[in-house]
Amino acid sequence: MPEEQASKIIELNEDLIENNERLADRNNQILKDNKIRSFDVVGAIGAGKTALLETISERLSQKVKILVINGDVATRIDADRIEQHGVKTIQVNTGRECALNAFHISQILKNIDLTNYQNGVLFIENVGNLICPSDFILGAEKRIVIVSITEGEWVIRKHPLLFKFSDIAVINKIDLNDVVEVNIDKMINDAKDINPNLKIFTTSAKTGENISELIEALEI
Ligand SMILES: Nc1nc2c(ncn2[C@@H]2O[C@H](COP(=O)(O)OP(=O)(O)OP(=O)(O)O)[C@@H](O)[C@H]2O)c(=O)[nH]1
Ligand SMILES: [Mg+2]
Repeated sequence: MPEEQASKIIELNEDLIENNERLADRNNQILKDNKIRSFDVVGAIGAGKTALLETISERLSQKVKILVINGDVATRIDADRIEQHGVKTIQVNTGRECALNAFHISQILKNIDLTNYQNGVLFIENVGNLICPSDFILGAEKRIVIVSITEGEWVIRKHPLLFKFSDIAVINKIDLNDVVEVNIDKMINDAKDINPNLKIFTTSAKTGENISELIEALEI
C-alpha cells in the first residue's frame, strides 16, 4: 500500500476513535444527569455474559428498574433470554461491526424516555470478543470484563487491554473445572498483574456460586 494512503487510513482510524470518545463522554453525562448507573459488559464469545446478566436481572429486577442493551451481530437471542427475567431490553445488531460503539448508545439514549429509568441501572452487553471493544468506550460508569475457564488459562494474559481498562473482572464457569482443569489462581494473578485495581470474581452462572459477591461489588 502506498505510504500516503496508509497514513490516511491511520488518520481516519484516529478520527473515529476520537469522535467515539467525545460521544461516550456525552453518553456518560446524560446517564449521570438521569441518575442511571451504567455498566459496560464485555468479554469473550460464549463466556457467559448473557447468563450472568440473566441471573443478575432475576435477582435485582424487584429492587431496581433495569434496562439491558444487547449488542449482537445478527440475532436478538440474548435480549429475549434476558427479557424473561422481567427487565426491558433493546437489541442492537451490529452486522459487520465487531463491537458496539458510543454512537449506538447515543441513538438509544436519544430515543427512549430516560425518566423511566431514573435511579435505575443500565447494562450494556457488548458483542462477544476480547479485541474490538477495547477501542470503543461507550460512556458507561464501569466496565465489567468476563471470560470463562473454557477459553484456557492464558486467555487473560493474551488479551491485556480489556483487563487494563476494566473495573471488575469475572472468571466464569468455575463449575466446569473438574473437567477443564485450568489453574484459576494463575488466571487471577494474570488479571492482577495487568491491573492491580481490578475487583476479580470467580463465578458460576450455572450454580450461582459467588454471584451475590459480584452483585454486591456493583453497589446498586
Ligand atoms: N457450566 C456452565 N455453563 C455456563 C455458565 N455460564 C454460561 N454457560 C453456558 O455457556 C453458553 C454461553 O453462555 P452465554 O451466556 O450465551 O455467553 P455469552 O458470553 O453471552 O455469549 P455471546 O453473547 O454469544 O458472546 C450457554 O450454553 C450457557 O448456558 C457457567 O457458569 N457454567
Ligand atoms: Mg450473550
